[in-house]
Amino acid sequence: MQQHGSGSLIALEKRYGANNYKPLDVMLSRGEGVWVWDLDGRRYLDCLAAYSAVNQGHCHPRILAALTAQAARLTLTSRAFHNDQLGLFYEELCTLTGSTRALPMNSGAEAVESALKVARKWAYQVKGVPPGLAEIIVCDGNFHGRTLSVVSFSTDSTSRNGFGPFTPGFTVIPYGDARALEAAITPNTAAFLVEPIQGEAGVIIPPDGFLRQARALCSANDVLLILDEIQTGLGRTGRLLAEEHEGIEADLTLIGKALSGGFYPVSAVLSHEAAMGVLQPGEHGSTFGGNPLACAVSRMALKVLVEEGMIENSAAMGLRLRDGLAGLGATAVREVRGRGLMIAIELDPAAGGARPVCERLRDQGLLAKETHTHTIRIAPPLVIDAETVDWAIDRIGAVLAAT
Ligand code: IF1
Repeated sequence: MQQHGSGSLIALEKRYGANNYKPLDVMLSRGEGVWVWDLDGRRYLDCLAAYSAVNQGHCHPRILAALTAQAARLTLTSRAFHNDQLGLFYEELCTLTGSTRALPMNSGAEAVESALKVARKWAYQVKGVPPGLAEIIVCDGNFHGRTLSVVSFSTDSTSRNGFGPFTPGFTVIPYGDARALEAAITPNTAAFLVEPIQGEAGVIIPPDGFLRQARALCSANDVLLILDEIQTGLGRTGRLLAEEHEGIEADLTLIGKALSGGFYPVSAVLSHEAAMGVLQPGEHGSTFGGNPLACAVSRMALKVLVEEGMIENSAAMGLRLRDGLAGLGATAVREVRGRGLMIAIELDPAAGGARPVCERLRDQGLLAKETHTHTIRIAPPLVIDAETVDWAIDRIGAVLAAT
């Protein structure tokens, strides 16, 4: 068999792959905890954590053991039959998150689609919205995935342009604006879909009280509050769910990414009886949703997240990292913001953009990803320790000082 170096592997990607990504020039081949290694054996601190899918750290040994044990026993049955992992997965997930009913899917976008379907059905069956008129309110700058209906209400032209005709029934309001939400609600409004912190938009934290106001407005107007916690959930912001920062509960909560610790695509819609109760047999489903391998992996991913103190560690290390970055006093930095280990460094536009900074960080052994032109996202696995946080601050400081 031919041995490939990173150059020839990149050439294969370029030759045979769809050209829908522009990755940083690094070829990873191994991961463990917060670290990843390239083909030449160089080590990097992973400050992206696969967009928060590997919150538990790369190749977590207990999740790996659960995966291999289950893979050797039973992987997929379809939902035409029961499997002996699904009930336990439901129970553990609902108990942990304080939910009544869960709907398992695969990708994050599928969880979003599923929630939108549930919300529309609820609007017609329970709220009494006239057929075909259900409206869903979303926010400017949203990112909820790549399917047609989801990009139908994207406000990012790159995600949306060229993919029409679009799914109707969505209204866009400014993010973090409770008055705009109030004004946008009509008798036909089924739901308000929102990220507790906007990820793709650049780790945008809404004004204090916005989620509480949104919760109150939704309750007062018989509107379902759908929180997309696919990125913010499962410890990323220092709490199990970001909604806890404002002491609220959504009607539908979407989780994905770290639900499997990065081993396998697993997502879910969490809800209560009134909303989830509208789905009847045959009305929604998926070949892989709720399969025994996914359930076994996900059960262990949730178990290690809680048992190994990753959520508390995210809060403590997030504070340390944010304080350390802010304390650098780098002139290139306009703002450091975040919650838990979901952090953004906003560069001064004069600094020449985030991409070249990410390339220099890579050369210093730290992998991070720009989002938009001037924002660097720092979101390592939640298992990072204080020593490694301090090392990262030092490396980032060195790069920013030279920017
Ligand atoms: C890509 C960003 C992260 C998400 C929220 C749903 C989904 C996502 C809040 C869909 C997915 C991803 C997908 C990834 C880039 C990425 C991302 F930069 F776009 F914003 F994480 F920060 N809701 N986010 O963040 O989940 O269907 O992908 O499983 O390359 O598109 P999915």
